[in-house]
Amino acid sequence: MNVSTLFFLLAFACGSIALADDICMANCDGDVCKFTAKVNLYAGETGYYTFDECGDTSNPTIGMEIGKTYVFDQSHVSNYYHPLGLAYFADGAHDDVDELEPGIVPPGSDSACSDFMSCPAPMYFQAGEYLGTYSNDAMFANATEGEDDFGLDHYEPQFFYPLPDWTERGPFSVSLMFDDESFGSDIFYFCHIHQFMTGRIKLLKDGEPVQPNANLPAIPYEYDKPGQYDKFCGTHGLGDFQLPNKQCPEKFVCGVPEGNPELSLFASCIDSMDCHMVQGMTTGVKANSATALFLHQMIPHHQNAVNMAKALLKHGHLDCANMEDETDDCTMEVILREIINNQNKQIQDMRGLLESHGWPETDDCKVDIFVSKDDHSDHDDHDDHGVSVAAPENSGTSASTKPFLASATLLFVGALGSTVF
Ligand SMILES: [Cu+2]
Repeated sequence: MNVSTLFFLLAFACGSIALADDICMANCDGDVCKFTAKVNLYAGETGYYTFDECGDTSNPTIGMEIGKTYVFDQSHVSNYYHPLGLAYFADGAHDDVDELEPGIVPPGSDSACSDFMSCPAPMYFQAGEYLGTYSNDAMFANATEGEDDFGLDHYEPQFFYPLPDWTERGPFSVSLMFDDESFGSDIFYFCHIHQFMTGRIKLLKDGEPVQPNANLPAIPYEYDKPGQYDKFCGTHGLGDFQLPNKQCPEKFVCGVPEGNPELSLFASCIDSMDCHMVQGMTTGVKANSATALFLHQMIPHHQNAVNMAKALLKHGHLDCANMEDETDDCTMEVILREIINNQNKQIQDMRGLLESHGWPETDDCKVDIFVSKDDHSDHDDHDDHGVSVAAPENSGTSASTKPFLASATLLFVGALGSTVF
């Protein structure tokens, strides 16, 4: 069996092939087609791209007609920290695979474009100004030879600026006119900063995919699928950490006022994320290294920051139309979005360090929380601070929490928290 047959079978086994009907098409106005990019921060750990033209599907498969100009509009605030890239394989440079660049011949193509630095490549724009010198698209600049600057090196660094500065400098957009007719595969969009956010692009000729019977190359991972509880909280990975939990104190939030069900449910989300962190931050030292210990501890610590920030962004009813405004709500939203995107990037970097050192991805150790019956007898709400706490299975109040929360969650899903990306 040759390699492409194998890939074909794998693609067949792993998922259905995108039929022409499943391919999301851009909005085209004359010669320019547009995809309006957003990032749904709740769809997975880092968030996933969505496009207004494709509804709320995460990382939808999109179609691009060969020879036509497409613009990815990244003006929405959720694009902060997510500069969109284009590559011949999933995730581009994150996976050390070829991206679309002026000097890179599309794999399998017989084009000599690398001799002229005229291979298909994206062109990056800031506030309507092209940031590079290369062009293959007369729509924006006369086609060039020998130019390799397509603007990415000026575009990407600005996505690391503080959010108000990024907002002030934008809006940002990316264009692509893929013009190699001899190429017969799919390409990919991805985030230059975060890995695992890639989505497929089917190249089309007169509306039909140039690769109609396969989705190749494959995307080598599954997308996150948040459970009902994470969907409610706006978080990632908390499904197994609702209280009571043997390895967590009875509660983290004390004295939640009655008569405010929305706040109670948000406090329950906080309890769960703190339980997730406490368990994550009980680690071993198998790698015999201070750095490894730091990484194993800091990753769950960061995950907690991200979960807290996402949950408040979802449930905090912040009203900020422009991140440059210095209102209280805008100050808060800037803090939240910076935490989410920056610390998610650091989490991926820290996982990369564990991998490059050959250290285990996690080094969890199980620490049950034990408490004597005496300690348990008269705990109250205001001074237990996680010290004097009950073993959950002995706790009448906690035992009732989960069913309450489950039904309350169903009740409140959709009623609370607008869909803030
Ligand atoms: Cu990103």
